[in-house]
Amino acid sequence: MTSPASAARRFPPDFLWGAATASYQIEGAVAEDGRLPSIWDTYARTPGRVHAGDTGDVACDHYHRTAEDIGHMRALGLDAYRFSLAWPRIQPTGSGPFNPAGLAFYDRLIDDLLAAGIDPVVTMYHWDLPQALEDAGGWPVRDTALRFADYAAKVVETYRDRVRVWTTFNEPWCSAFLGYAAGAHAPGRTEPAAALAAVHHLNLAHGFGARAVRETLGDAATLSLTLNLHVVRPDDPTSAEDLDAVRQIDALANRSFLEPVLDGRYPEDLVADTASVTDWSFVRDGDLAITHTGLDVLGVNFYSTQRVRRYVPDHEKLHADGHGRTGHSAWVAADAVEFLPQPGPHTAMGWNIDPSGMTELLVRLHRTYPGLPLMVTENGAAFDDVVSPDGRVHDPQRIDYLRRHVDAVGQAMDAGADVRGYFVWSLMDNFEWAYGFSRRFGILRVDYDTLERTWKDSAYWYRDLVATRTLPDADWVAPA
Ligand code: IFM
Repeated sequence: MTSPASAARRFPPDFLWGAATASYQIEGAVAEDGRLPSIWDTYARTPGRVHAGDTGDVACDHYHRTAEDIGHMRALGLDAYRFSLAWPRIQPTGSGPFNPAGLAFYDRLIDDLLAAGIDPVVTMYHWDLPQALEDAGGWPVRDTALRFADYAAKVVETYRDRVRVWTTFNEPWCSAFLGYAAGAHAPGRTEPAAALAAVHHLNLAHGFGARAVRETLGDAATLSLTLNLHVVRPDDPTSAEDLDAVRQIDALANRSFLEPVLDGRYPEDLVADTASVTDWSFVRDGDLAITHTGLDVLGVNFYSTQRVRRYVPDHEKLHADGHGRTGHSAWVAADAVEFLPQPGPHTAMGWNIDPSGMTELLVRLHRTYPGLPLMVTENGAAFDDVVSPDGRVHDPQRIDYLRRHVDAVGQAMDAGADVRGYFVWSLMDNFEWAYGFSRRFGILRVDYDTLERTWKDSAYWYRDLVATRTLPDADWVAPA
């Protein structure tokens, strides 16, 4: 599969090229050196929750293979590595004492990255809430945000001298809606009102984390938050009803996180749309001054686009046109929106491939928030990789996906968006949440029997991109 992309697109010399991972997805060692269970340990151990009963117990064994993995990053020529800190490793019960061994693991990782000339881009929270905090109510409970404040203060203080880019949260939408409304992620609850309370407490916790960064590091830090913003299109662009469905999802999935942080408010239409579910009384006086942190850079994770229409509860009609409501609708607290199947091509996740959505999103953010620097903190694709008889993984589909999306980033920059970097998801195959190990996003293949890492062709391609700061030609071929 090939497609046109701008010839010889060059990126600025200071554009940051990196790769991303997350703690529970790669580390393993879940019971070592004082770490206690997170909600994902519990969820993965619950029969039927994760594909094939997979867990992160071993994952990529990164905990024991950091030197090898940093060696790969160095050989790739990465400028930066985006990873997350495991809260249950650093503060096993989410409150009370910190775990010196957990802190020391990231201490060494950061030192070793710096020694390799790789900038550590730290995410404080990528979904692995200490189980003890979920037992006390989880993100729907205000106290979890207060506990996060203590944890954030500790990690910023500990790594303040070596970490420049601090990201508070990765994709809080997933934590709130997949975790507490759809039940498709840990902790697996299906309580729409709790999901909306979680939205606010995640935003509040972001505010506390941002304070820790600002109070400790002032302007020396780059404060960030990573969102998986949805590019939602109307089924019928001429239909007022479908356009209103887009507005509704935009409020729920995008503006519910952007506006408290960048504008100091919740969207009025969001509050109105969800009035039958909650009165938002969990938002207390003064909270929005805490969430309203501004950002030095907004992290953007982009994979695909979505298409919606106003839900018509006419079962015969739905049957006739083959458009059932999808699993997505489970997280829509305000109902009456139908997610439609997207035309292909699709990745192995079933997600459509539509790089124009990347450009559209970055340009929209630039227009809504002029002057806000952006960073693509995740982009990549899962495909059913095969090890060829030559021992290599030839993954032209992934290369094509990456090439078209990197070009789409360039197009957004042409249109004025201030994009500062791009991180491929992921450095290596890893635990893909409810899909377990069945979906491979890495540019390095991980053999889950031997834990051996092998460069896919896409890794060589990415190395060439990083080395030249120039998008390789469409006819690029992997070295023999
Ligand atoms: O694997 C995830 C990651 O943890 C968060 N963003 C999306 C990726 C692919 O699903």
